[in-house]
Amino acid sequence: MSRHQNLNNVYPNADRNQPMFSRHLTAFGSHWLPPTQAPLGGWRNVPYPSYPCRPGVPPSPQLSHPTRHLSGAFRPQDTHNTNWARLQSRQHLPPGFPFHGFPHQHFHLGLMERSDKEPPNKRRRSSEERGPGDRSKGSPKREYAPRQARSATTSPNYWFKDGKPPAPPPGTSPPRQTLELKRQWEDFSHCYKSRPQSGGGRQEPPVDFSVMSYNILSQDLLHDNNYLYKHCSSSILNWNHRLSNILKELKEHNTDIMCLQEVQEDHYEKQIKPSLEALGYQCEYKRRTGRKPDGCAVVYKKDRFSLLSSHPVEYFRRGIPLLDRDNVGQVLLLHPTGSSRPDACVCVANTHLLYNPRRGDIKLAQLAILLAEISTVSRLPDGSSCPIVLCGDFNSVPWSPLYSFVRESRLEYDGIPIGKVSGQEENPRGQRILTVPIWPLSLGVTQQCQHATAPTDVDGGVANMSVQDFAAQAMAAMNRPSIEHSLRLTSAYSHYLTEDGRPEITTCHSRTAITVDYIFYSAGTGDISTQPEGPLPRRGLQLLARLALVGQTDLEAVNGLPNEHNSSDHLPILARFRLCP
Ligand code: KL2
Repeated sequence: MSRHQNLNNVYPNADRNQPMFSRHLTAFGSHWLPPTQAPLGGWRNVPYPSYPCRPGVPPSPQLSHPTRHLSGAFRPQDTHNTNWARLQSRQHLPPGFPFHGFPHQHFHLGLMERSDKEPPNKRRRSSEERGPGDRSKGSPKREYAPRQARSATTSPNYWFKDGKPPAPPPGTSPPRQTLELKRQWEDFSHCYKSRPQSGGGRQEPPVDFSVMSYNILSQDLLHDNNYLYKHCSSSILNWNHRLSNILKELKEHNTDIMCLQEVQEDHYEKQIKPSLEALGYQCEYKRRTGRKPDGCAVVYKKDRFSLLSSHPVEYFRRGIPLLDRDNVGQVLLLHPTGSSRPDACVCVANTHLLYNPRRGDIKLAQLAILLAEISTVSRLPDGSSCPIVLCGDFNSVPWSPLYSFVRESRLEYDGIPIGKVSGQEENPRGQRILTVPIWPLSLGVTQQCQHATAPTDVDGGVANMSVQDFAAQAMAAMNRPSIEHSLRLTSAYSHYLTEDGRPEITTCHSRTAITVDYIFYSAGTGDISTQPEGPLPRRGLQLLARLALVGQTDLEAVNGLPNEHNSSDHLPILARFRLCP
């Protein structure tokens, strides 16, 4: 098949609404990438089918439940007659969805035995935690030799019941270890009418660009949490092997803007940054505060975007106990070089929120700081806002309170236990309820997720207010169990596979298989997303395509993550957007 052929002619009988192949059939050379009619490089000669124009809704209410033991499945007795219970039943489920909660949260994968005990070699303290005053700069420069996986007799392999894959039935060949995940691009571009040619005048071509979010698994964290990767041979965990796979993957996707997480500083400086610069990327890096040597990176193609401003964001605040963790974010303002409009811009944000499943209060406060920074950076002098792409690893599952807050711009948090904010764990230890307010006034972030500044500095609605009124309003808001933000964000992924409605998985190791990575964006006029409600802003984005995710069983078939070909415990997520014309 020529790469220029129209795929609908190649497959004349193909149902445009159905993907042509199952996503996980056989080994294949690489990822599914779009052909050249989409201005994204890295294509292969593969189908690029069109998808229904309602990507934000689960395809049918008759979704298949995973039938195996799900320790995280919804149990009615788990919810009490609280605001939270009402919220969970009303607010956090997609319309028409048949069961409550994200159905696959925190079950143990496949045939794995459940073990609530951490392996003996796991450090007692969470690797995210550190003592007070433990803020010395300069990471211990460790280049680890991967440890040999322990034998099944001394340490459980969580992936397979007996520490090894089940024997193949007699007469069949053993499963190939080289199977690769196949992922298909889902194309929505047919959902957008091309603009009518007006009066013979030359029209500017639309500005299309692709975005990736990818937690690449820092080698340091891999070693800190090595009990999660016992299903992997040491060669799979070897950094040089992982680096070469990850760089190959980044190169093949050829994405215009990449938001990476868990980028270890020494690997970034010596290996990742030089390699990406050689491919024409400009890189912005923000290391975590504290001792852990990883951070976030936003890289973008120099010939597609120029940098207007870059804003590293630290969530650590000395003197605020809630904000004593070292996670970070980044906010960049980019100008697309393809646009002749001087005010054309995209605000790109990237973050990796706290992991600790019990500390939803911290996660929400970290998110509020990031949203406040995005609000400030994306606001233009004329009062309008640049479209936003917010990427990252939010350590929160779809339809959790934190996720719903991003998408619905509001969270009534009365009665929500801090361990339920991220939805990562079914039985979180500690059921402390979120306090009102969640974060103190001294943080300088309002309950509307704006930087608290004098009214004269604040655009949009409060400029005519006296300082006293402003302060009184802020104080009143501090006493209501409600937070808001002014960004209208929707998700590029719908969190259920288009093909069969199974939950999408973005991260997977021997203890979990869930979605925690997102590409949120400002939907503009005509965008096919179903949220948010109401008229969409002129300055916004249209979702053109996304690289489909896979489900839990697809990942089990390739021995989970990381594996021979996929070298992180996350999958990259990718979307293509058009700046609204
Ligand atoms: O879930 V992650 O992996 O987004 O892929 O984010 C964190 C976890 C990352 C940064 O803190 O390190 C991983 N158990 C399991 N994973 C952990 C733990 C832990 N106790 N601590 C950190 N991580």
